[in-house]
Amino acid sequence: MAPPTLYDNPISPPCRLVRLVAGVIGVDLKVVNVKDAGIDMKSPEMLKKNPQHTVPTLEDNGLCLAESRAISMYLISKYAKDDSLYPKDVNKRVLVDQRLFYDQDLYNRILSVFLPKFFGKQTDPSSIEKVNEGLETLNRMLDGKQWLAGDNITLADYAIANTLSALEFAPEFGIDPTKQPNIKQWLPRVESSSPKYGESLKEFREALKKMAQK
Ligand SMILES: N[C@@H](CCC(=O)N[C@@H](CS)C(=O)NCC(=O)O)C(=O)O
Repeated sequence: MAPPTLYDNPISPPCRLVRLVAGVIGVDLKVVNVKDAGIDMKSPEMLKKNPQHTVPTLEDNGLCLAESRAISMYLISKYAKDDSLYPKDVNKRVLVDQRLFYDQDLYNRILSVFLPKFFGKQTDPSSIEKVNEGLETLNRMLDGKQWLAGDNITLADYAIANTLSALEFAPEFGIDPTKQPNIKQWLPRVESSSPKYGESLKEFREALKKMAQK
């Protein structure tokens, strides 16, 4: 069977989540590099696959999917050897879902900090405050816990750790998640959970460097 195709950009945090999850569960992807999603994903052919014109977009046997978290849920549900990253048990799964919805909110807050600079605009100080508030919330979620949802690492941990890496787009704002004690202990736990995490972080940082040199 042909491997799933991922329309991808190396610098995109949502794309990185999908590549990371695929790596952790051992799924090979055919990666198609999309240079400028804002242009290349708007062709009639690509809009049919994904009306949102975003990367990541996954195509697997005629099924086309957008949204990094939904794609990750799909890959795990369909291809992982067990359901530990995204449990089948509804009472366990809903805890992962809850964190993933939170993750989307946190990512959007981080986006409001670093996106303006790509358009030569100023970041509103209130956006920085909102990220810091979000990190305090994340710290509370981790109170007395090793992992964000349940007793083992799940998609929620990978998604939120990946989201935090987006802060590396804008180090000048000094937002440091590890100032929060629970996050400081949890982040290295996620990073050391799989060699794939370190590889994916290295790839992201290399892509960031390349972008800065342009
Ligand atoms: N919530 C989406 C966000 C995807 C997203 O915004 N991707 C950006 C690149 S990081 C993109 O494709 N932008 C192009 C566009 O919106 O036209 C996800 O998690 O997949």
